[in-house]
Amino acid sequence: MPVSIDGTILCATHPRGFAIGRDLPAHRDAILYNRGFSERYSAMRHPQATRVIHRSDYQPPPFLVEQVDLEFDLDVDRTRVKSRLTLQRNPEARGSDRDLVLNGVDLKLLSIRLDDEPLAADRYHSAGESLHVHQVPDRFVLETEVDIEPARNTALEGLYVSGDFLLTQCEAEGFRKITYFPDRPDVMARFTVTLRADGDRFPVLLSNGNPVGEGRLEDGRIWSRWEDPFPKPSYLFALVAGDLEYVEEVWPTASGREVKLRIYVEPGNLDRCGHALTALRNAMRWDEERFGLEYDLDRYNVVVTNDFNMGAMENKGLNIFNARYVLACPDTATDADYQAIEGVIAHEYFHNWTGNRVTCRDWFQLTLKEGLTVYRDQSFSADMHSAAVQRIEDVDGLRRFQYPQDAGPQAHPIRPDEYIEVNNFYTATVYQKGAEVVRMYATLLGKDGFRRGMDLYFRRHDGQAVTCDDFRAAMADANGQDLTQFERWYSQAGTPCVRVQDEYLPQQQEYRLTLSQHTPPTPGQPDKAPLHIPFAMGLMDADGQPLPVVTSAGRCADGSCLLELQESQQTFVFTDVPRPPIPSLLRDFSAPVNLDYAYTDEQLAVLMAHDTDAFARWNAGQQLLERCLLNLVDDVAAGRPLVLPEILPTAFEALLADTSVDPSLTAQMLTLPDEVYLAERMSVADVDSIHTARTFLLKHLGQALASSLSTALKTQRRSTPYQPEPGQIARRRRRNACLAWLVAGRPEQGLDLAAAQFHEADNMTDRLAALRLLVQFGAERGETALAEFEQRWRDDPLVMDKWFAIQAVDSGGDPLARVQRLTAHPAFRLRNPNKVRALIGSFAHRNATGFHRADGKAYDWLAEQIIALDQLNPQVAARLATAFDRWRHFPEPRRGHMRAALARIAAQSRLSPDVFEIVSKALEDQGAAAA
Ligand code: B3K
Ligand code: ZN
Repeated sequence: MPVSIDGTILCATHPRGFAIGRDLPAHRDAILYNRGFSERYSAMRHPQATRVIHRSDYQPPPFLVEQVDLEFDLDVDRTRVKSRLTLQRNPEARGSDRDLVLNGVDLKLLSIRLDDEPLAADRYHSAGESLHVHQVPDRFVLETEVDIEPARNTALEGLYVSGDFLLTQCEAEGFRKITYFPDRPDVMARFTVTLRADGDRFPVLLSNGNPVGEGRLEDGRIWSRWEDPFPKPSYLFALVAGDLEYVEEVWPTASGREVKLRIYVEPGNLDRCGHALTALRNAMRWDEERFGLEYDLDRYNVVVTNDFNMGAMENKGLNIFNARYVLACPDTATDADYQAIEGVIAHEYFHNWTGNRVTCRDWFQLTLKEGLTVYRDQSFSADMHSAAVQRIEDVDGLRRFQYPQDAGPQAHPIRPDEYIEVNNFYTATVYQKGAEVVRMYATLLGKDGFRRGMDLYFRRHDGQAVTCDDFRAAMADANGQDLTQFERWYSQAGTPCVRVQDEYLPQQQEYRLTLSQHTPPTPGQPDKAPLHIPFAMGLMDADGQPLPVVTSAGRCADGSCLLELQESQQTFVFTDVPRPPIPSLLRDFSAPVNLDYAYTDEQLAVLMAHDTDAFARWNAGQQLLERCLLNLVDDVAAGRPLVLPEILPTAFEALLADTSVDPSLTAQMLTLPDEVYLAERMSVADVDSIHTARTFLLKHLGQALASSLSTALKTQRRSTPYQPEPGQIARRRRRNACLAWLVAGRPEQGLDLAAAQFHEADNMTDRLAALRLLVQFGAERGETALAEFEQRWRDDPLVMDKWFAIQAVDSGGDPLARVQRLTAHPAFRLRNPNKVRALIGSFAHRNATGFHRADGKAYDWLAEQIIALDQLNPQVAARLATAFDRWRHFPEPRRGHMRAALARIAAQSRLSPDVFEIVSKALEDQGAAAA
């Protein structure tokens, strides 16, 4: 699921698109300035003031909130928020605190009343980011009135402005920027919300739940009231106010209720919402059929914004979406965009049960809702399209983005033990590895067993805030299984390595497979215990024919066998094996591990051509390519002449000739591992040699395949008119993969085809694929195409993101100078997260030679950008800072330059906790995992 190009969790995220404590001195008490209403950059503090939060310190909330009544007088410069909280002491809480402590950040307190009486100044005080109300009774009503300043909110957390409208983002701890509240997920309350605003400027007023009234006030303003009958944590609160248009459909639920589905957009975008609305209906149907889960409100509203820190947000009944995960038409969106929209729409919808009805007890449990919901959206997409292709994309995303995190200084278990800023933990580990952990329950328990576990989970915990242990207990209890050892997947960081050794005994026709596991040390976790690893495999012979799998040590069906590795080392014996087998290992990527088996190139070629498991087939091809590429890298470094390995043209000719393969799978198999991935696979990253080796292989394998590629391109015409449907998507993918190889191998021939495609395409997928090739291989032709593209799309922010990204990842010319120049382009804004990700993020995370130039100038420049952005938007700045994580992985002088850039950021006197946490962990890296 969703991670962006820089590995940022965007809805999280898509591989498809593959997407934090506080203390300051107390102020006056009559009108409380919480960290200073007039202080612009209130999240900033000196690093020494940061606080580490530990999972082991969890205590139940001392007070519970039964009912929240909020009233907003909305305005961009100053919004007044009145809150009425019905509170009671929590019988489950230990201790007898007489004080109520509420969170609040950047709030100007105007009044405070307890049980209808104004509170005397000695009955309360503010300390840092909290409000203490002294000596409260067991049950009481607390009313506060605060002012907030949406227009000055550049962090895009709390209430802020996007274009001409107002919106909120509360997860994880943004609600405290709106009003005083016990802002923690285990305080679940019923909310009613009344919104008042100038009706000319804000004709649409939305909040969570069902609309229960609206009208006009005597002063001419309008009002609207919303009631959410389901108790929810504050992070799911949302409001929107603006001049928005909507598309609507009615969804009849399985039990016969009618739900109005609406997507709200800024004027001019209505005709780009159809795909998202269809995806929503499909997701609703799928969840009813697959898990028996129905939507529970009368309304499901989605609001689209261009200014969002991530991909989307599952606020109860009022999702807010980054425009890139809703708006699509053939002219502006690629096939990958269409698929990402479907995935993210489904992901946020699925959260209504996995996240909203059953939520997290504390933020350490984040993977409880995110890992599970990513697993659900991956399963949905697999059912909508090709399961095999979906699986490969998800694994590819995991290996490209999560594995490096697990091998570096930010490595953490899917359920972390500590954090400084929780927003830093919306990671590929919590999301994508978390989804793999959920998938392993399904693999071990089977589809029906997993469903039994889910049913029990909802039966036990609907309406509660729970833990990952509760989920595991439901899975175990519903199936009568002992999943005690499985807990280690939640507590241990690092990517385990499974080493495979084998022996064939021809006399006995016996095959012995020995699996041993080892998880490398990660920061704070030097020693690891064995994990419970589901390991799916099969056997093939040297001609690619499947061999029987017969063993009493695993569950075998349809030529595959599921082994369970629970010890450090186990041997599995297969009988009735007539010939020496080639093992097909880790089928369907049954566990998130690295595999170590000494395949020969020839064995890989056999699996690549014949394995019945699509993942294993793709993986064999990728291993072969990676091995050849890394050998070429060694040759470059040693100054040896480069020679194209003979096995590659043979293997890839065979692939191109095999018409039985899903064209999407062929395209995936034709994709060469990228430079950043290859750098990760080396013990010391040699980016220049990688670039030379990869360029060589592209050119020479492209030449060797040229005639087959030409034939493939001639026989498969472009599909028109464009439809984003699976068959067409698969054919376009294969066609564009072939075109890319031809351009690399025979540019004089391929570039003409690319230029024609660029001009004639009736869709963005083909146009962008061609533009990429023109830019990468076409010199001035690339410049001209970029200028034409800009001319046509300069007013479309989502398309311009693509234009920025293509130039940011291009290794040609002087990438740093180009990216610096583009930050001055009128369409670029440092305040807009999509622009930052498209230009700066793409450059830092995906342009290996451009970013890692030996003089360190790109590092210095990125450090400057991070320091500037941190003053505006700490969350996005912190994501950028992870580009320095792997500094120890690079040779001198790069390592020293990267370290210096990190040190320069760390030395800033005003740094957000977000950036502080990332850079301080990077600087502490001892390099153990990288060694
Ligand atoms: N739950 C949100 C992510 C919130 C990120 C806060 N920094 C989107 C999602 O995972 O669906
Ligand atoms: Zn999510």
